[in-house]
Amino acid sequence: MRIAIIGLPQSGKTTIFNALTGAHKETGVHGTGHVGTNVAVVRVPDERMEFLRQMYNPKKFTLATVEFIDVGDIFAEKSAGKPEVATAMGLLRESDAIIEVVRVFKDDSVPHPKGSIDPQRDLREIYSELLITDLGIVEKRVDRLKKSITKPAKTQQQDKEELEMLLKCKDALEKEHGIGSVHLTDVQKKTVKSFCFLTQKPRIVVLNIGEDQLGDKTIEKGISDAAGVISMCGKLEMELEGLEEQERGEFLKDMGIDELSASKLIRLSYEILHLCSFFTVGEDEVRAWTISEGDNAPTAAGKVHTDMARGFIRAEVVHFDDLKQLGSMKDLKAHGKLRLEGKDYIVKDGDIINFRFSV
Ligand SMILES: Nc1nc2c(ncn2[C@@H]2O[C@H](COP(=O)(O)OP(=O)(O)OP(=O)(O)O)[C@@H](O)[C@H]2O)c(=O)[nH]1
Ligand SMILES: [Mg+2]
Repeated sequence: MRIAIIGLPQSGKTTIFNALTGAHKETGVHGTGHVGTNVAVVRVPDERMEFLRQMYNPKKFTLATVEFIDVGDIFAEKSAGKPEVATAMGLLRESDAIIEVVRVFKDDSVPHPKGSIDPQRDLREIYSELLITDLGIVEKRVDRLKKSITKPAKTQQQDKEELEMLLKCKDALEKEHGIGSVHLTDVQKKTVKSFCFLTQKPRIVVLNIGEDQLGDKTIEKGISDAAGVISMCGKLEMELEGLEEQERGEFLKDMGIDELSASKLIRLSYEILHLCSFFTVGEDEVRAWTISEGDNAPTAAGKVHTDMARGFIRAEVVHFDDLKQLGSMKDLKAHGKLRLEGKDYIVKDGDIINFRFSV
């Protein structure tokens, strides 16, 4: 899973990136117009995995991971035409979800590019950049298709259908509606996917608040056009990254923060992307895997190894909750909690699976 961080210049994107990933990228030094992509991989915290680690004491312990990308000010006017922007844009388009960082903190020493603090306005501004980017992609493709359609060719029918779909998207974008809102047939949905449109991605708003605004419930009010909203104090949480775990825990308690935003954000991302986890266990390795809700057993097997999907015979499944309750695989068997599942089995969050396969 890849999540891209965007936002207006100097809104705290890199600060939030550091807070989420424990990276130490320089903040505040670039001023407006900084482009340059920061990338970091973060392990997905999961208490269930800790339990499994204790139980199996494996040689290898592998948590699921999420990649965070701070793409810099790719929408700033000054950035236009820079080669780094094209790279950053590519990464943004390949992302599964977008975090929009919006400045709420007050600090006279950090000038706001718009001159005042106004989260709603900034969000509209960011969204219009997403709309414009998508519109640019649509228009380019529409022009090409219009040209190719005038020449008779084998693919003409397909081109006509694509053009029809894109004109629908264009119409929506011009009315400032995201492509996610366009009604499409199943075939069109497949075609549209390949364009990686930005307004089709789930968006999470991160309100970057100051320390003095912690606990202010009114801040999130009126921010509703996203899949989720989180407020966090980027600067504070970035500094907390440097503390020992115990020290950090105490500090958080003192500040009235119940959980670091990184965990909250990852959980929210799983929710909005409809992802879940299953586990494979053994003395060699205990490992968490990420799949989509509704994936069947062979699809899950394919995450582990393509051979396992190809030669899938059956899945031996227990649920983590049962293992935790009964304490051992032996007891699970005795209580009839070990199930043999076939190709149609829909994997559930927290399943522990051993795949049987032959190739
Ligand atoms: N007071 C205060 N300052 C903050 C906070 N978050 C970020 N800043 C400051 O705001 C400035 C910009 O932060 P960055 O994280 O570099 O912002 P950015 O969006 O990455 O900036 P560009 O990449 O240049 O657009 C820095 O001086 C930060 O220290 C905060 O919560 N409170
Ligand atoms: Mg930055």
